This record gives sequence, structure tokens and C-alpha cells, in this order.
Amino acid sequence: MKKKQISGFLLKEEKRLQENLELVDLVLEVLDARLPASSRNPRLLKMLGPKKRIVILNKADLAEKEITGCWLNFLAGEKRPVLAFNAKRKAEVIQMEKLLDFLRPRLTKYKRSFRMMVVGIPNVGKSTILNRLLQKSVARTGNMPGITRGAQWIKLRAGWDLLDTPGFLSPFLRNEESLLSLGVIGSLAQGAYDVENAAVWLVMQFLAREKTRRILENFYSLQPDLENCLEIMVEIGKARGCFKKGAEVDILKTSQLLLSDFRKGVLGPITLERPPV
Ligand SMILES: Nc1nc2c(ncn2[C@@H]2O[C@H](COP(=O)(O)OP(=O)(O)OP(=O)(O)O)[C@@H](O)[C@H]2O)c(=O)[nH]1
Ligand SMILES: [Mg+2]
Repeated sequence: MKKKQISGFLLKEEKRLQENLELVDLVLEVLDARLPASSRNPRLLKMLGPKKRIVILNKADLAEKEITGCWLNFLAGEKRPVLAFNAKRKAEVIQMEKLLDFLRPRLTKYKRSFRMMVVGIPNVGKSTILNRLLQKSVARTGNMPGITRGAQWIKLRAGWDLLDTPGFLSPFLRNEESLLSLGVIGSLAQGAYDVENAAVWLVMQFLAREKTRRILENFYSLQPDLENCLEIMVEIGKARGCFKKGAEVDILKTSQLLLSDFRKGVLGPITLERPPV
């Protein structure tokens, strides 16, 4: 998509969001617990303004508990309720329901339902949260961005309505690193980022900490203490049998495999961002 086309599309989306915002009592802002800062859309945040809002660090099962704790403390400074959530687990929904019930407006002049809206960038789990609250799969979900195409009202229970919205991203505000990190968590469409660069960026994040370095080495049976990212990619490719015709390692395939392993969480819980100190 050309820059002009994206801008026009985003403006339309923003306008729609603004209209919906006026209809709701509460916004559920969903972030990815592995990347809470970069998975936040600052433009969206600005639009939400003083609206009543809760912040959900979703996919908490894929993030490191201790760092999620640091994020919860940090975000609590915004004076909005914030909770870590795993939309794939049934048990956790009770806590969220209690919070929603607590935030429900009690003194409405006219009788109407409690209206909520779930917002966030693509693939953070907005529709999965809705399905979890509903206790059945009504909204389509999937491990790629752009699954939800249009906003959709769902009746959660008598007197509670929730609007599921499509992922909302403002690409022009991002620097290269944020862009790659969003590619890593699967929030960008294919072609919007360079897969090989995203994989190399991810390897660099693994190398930056002793704990994650060891995870990478053990998971892909690498020699210890390799430093060069490309060399590491080649070794991962060899370990996983990602070859082109002949014996040359296919770096693109290896990159896709590494990203897929990370997104599925098979390397264990790993957080890519810490809150500022
Ligand atoms: N491990 C884990 N996976 C999750 C969680 N929540 C959602 N997912 C998965 O993440 C993927 C994206 O979920 P969706 O609910 O479709 O995300 P979305 O934000 O609605 O995405 P768009 O509609 O594309 O904007 C799916 O494969 C879900 O199964 C979670 O808490 N933990
Ligand atoms: Mg969705």
C-alpha cells in the first residue's frame, strides 16, 4: 500500500473509532505482555483521552512473570486499572468480569446496557478476550493480523454489550526497531516488514541477556557463546534442516521458523521490553 492510501484508510478507521468511542462507557485497551510499550498505539491512546479505560497485558502466558509484574507497577502509575491476562485460560476471566462489574456505571439517568469496546493493534488477542468473556467462540480469531475486519457488537450477557474492533495501527509513528518488534509478535501484515531483519533483531534480543541467550542455545542446540547473529541464524537453519537446493542454509525459511517458534511460545515465556526505570 502506498503511504497516501494507508493514511486515507487510517483516517477513516480513526473516524469510525471516534464515533464508537462516544457510544461506550468503558474501553478495554489490549497490549501484548511481551511488548507492552511498542504494542501500544500512541495515536489511539490520544484519541481515548479521558475515557474510562482498563489496560490489559494479554498473552501474559508468553511473557516473563517477573517483568510483567514490573509493567503492572509501571502502568499502575497511569491511574487506570491494569491487569495481566491469558485469554486462553478459562479461570482468569472471573477476575476480569469482577473488574468490569466494578467499573459498570450505576447511576445512568436512562436505562441502557453497559457498553464496552475492545481496542488495540492487530493480533494482540482482542477477539479472543471477547470470546473468553462470552464463554464461546463467536468472534473469529487467528494467529495473523487483520482477522477482524469490521467492528462488531456482541451481547456478553443481559445488559452488557462489547464492541470488537479491528486492529488499529499507525505505522508512520514507528521507528525501525518498533516496526521489527511488531513484526516479531505477528502484528504486521506480510510484506510490511522484513522477515529476515525481524529474525535477526529477535536473535539480538536473545543475546542481550544471559537467561535468553541460554534458552536460544539450548533450544536450537547451538554451540555456546556464538556472537554473530547471521552465524547463529545459519546454525539454527542447520539444526532445523532449513536448506535450499544443495547444502546452503535457507535464511528466509529459518527466519520464518524462528519467528513462528517465538510466537507460539515454544521457547518458553520471553519478554522483549522492560518498563523505563
Ligand atoms: N498464548 C496466548 N495466545 C493468545 C492469547 N490471546 C490470543 N491469543 C492468540 O493470538 C492470536 C490472535 O488472537 P485474536 O483474538 O484473533 O487477535 P485480535 O487482536 O482480535 O486480532 P485482529 O482481529 O487481527 O486485530 C490467536 O492465535 C489467539 O489464539 C493469550 O492470552 N495467550
Ligand atoms: Mg480480532
